[in-house]
Amino acid sequence: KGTPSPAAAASCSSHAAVWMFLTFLLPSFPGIPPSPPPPPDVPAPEQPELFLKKLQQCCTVFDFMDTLSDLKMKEYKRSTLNELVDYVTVSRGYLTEQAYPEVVKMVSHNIFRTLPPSDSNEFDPEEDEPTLEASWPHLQLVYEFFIRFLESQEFQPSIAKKYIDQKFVLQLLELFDSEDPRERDYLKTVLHRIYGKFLGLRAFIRKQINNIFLRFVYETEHFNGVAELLEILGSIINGFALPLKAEHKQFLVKVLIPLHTVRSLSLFHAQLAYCIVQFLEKDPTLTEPVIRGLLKFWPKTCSQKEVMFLGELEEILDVIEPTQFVKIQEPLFKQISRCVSSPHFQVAERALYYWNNEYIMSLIEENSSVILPIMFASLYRISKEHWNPAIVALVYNVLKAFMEMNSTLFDELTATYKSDRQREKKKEKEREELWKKLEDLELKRGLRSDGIIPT
Ligand SMILES: *[C@@H]1O[C@H](CO)[C@@H](O)[C@H](O)[C@H]1NC(C)=O
Ligand SMILES: CC(=O)N[C@H]1CO[C@H](CO)[C@@H](O)[C@@H]1O
Repeated sequence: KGTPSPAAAASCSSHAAVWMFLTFLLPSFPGIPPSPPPPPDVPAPEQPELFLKKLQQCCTVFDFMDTLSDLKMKEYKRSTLNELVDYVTVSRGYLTEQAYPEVVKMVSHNIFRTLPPSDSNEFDPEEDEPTLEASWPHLQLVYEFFIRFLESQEFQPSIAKKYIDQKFVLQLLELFDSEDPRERDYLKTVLHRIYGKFLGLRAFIRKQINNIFLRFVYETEHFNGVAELLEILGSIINGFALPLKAEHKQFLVKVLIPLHTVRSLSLFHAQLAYCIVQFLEKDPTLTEPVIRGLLKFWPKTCSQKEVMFLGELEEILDVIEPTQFVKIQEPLFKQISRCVSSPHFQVAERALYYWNNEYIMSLIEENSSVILPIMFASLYRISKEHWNPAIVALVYNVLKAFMEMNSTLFDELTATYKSDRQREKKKEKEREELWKKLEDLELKRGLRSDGIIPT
């Protein structure tokens, strides 16, 4: 049967999203070796003091665009940051109440900054290399430190919430626009930890992400961290209590569905589809509005996007309940029928791959009397006319499956199709003859008026 194809690969993309999501939940940070014990040359009681002092030292931010300046100081700060990471990892008594504001201050001084403007005005994330953050040697350690601080066993949200507040979160969210994927990856973990530990900030975080997406869809179409924010949302949606609040449903319909219209969809589509499926698994009654939304925004000119939509739709059909399927089957299969007839090879092929999906087949079979008539004409025509033998072979398989489902219906449809075609042909012929007569008439009149033939 079907050979592996790009379309089949596309359907795996959501698994990739799940995988990415799972790996980021694991607190492993490659590149940083396991921390050694705290420096033994300082007697233990002094260490909290020293910790504070080092935090203050690390508030100094260096200019990395100038590669030659302050080399010694930069190296000193780097090793101090490394020590801080060790302190907070081993962490026995360093996280005193005084340490919290100092930690947040040090982190804020280093990470909150105006992001550099894009090198080119028309930075295209699909084509261009991202501008990597020059100060990464320090920045990475600061993020590393902050994550270990948030994850420390001694960490107390009740103290930290005085410093990690709404303003802090707002600034953190703005950083998701960083062009450097390494930074966005760290931010994802940071925000996820904050969402997990600060219950009082959750609604605020969701609302701000909501705002970022709306601005992205309706105003700028530019924000580098959409995929990362969606990944966080995927896990948030997973934790929603049932019944879903109106606020959450609205987010799905008013924000996540319109995100499909954005030009750069391919950069975050796997994560977006994952969120949508999460929602539908929570609450199957949302299936109809979601599918209607996708049909409304179905791409008209971009075949690459159409393939993505088909992939997402298959993921939705994989979890759809038969009671929901019945509500949406007609508009859905009208669209699938158009895709099957698409002149774009990949679109047609991706749609025809649905027939390799056993669950979808069982849904079609239960309602074959509705779906066969919708699909039949396109399939039959393709089987006679399509230029691509691979597509014709796939279509034959589909027709064969239809015939096996209900041969009576299949024969009826074939007969109707043929008589329709004949009627059409007859009409065409009549039309042609009429035109011919009219042309003759025109010609004669013209010749007469020119006096070539007598009136
Ligand atoms: C097959 O189709 C015919 C005609 O539409 C219908 O009357 C019959 O019930 C169908 N049979 C099955 C098994 O669905
Ligand atoms: C018209 C038709 O055949 N509808 C059926 C579709 O499938 C459901 C079960 O999934 C039946 O209940 C409907 O009667």
